[in-house]
Amino acid sequence: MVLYHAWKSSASRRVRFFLEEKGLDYVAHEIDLSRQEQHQPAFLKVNPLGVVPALIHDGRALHESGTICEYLEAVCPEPQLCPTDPYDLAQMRNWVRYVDGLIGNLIRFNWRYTIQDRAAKLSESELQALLEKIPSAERREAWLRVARNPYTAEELDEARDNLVAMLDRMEEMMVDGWLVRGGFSLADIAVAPFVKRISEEIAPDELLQEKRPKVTDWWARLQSRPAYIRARFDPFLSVEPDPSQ
Ligand SMILES: N[C@@H](CCC(=O)N[C@@H](CS)C(=O)NCC(=O)O)C(=O)O
Repeated sequence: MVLYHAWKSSASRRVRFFLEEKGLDYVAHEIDLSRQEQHQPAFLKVNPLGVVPALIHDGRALHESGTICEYLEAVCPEPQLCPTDPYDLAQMRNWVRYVDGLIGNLIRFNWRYTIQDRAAKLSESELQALLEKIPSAERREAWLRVARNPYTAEELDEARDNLVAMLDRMEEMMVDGWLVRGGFSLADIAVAPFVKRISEEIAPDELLQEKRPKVTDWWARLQSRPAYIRARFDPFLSVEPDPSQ
């Protein structure tokens, strides 16, 4: 198994966490997002969407972190990380889908550390050449923003609100300490990279026992899992964001 990933990518973190929970061996191949390795022809053959992660198993490539995890569940059912009850499984999938829909909010914070510095130094012609390689219009826009017109304080506030709303939804839907009935699952793994960023920078004051006791307790239990530790959710804050922000 080969995983194409980036250490600070939330979708990559999801798959690393899942692989570690399964106890599966894999070869990790790092993709440098700031150098646009994800848009190079060699990588586009692995994932035509030009994003990480991607997995190669038995010579076949797969992309989309949620899909990769469900595939891994199917080929390696133990330990079980997806519910078998159809309703609970549907709930789990809705969590994954919901979190996937929030990625744009996380990008506003994360790219200040991973992509902005390099993107801002590009000349006009270099930037145009770069944009032409990006498969999705949404990501072209995000690259253009960080290169030339970084997200404003208002836009960061708006993104923060959307991410804090996710904590509210978690607090409300928690069942017996986990997001989906039946125990720890892919739903918990899927939100973990987002909660990590909220806790370290985006809105740490929203993760207090007195504000959200269930989520706070969940977060402490999740971080103590050996697989979480092995998956290496290293802090973003070892690198300063661009001072022009
Ligand atoms: N829905 C996708 C999202 C993948 C994604 O957005 N990956 C980001 C890192 S978290 C990426 O590759 N960004 C680089 C870029 O867009 O240029 C998944 O879950 O796999």
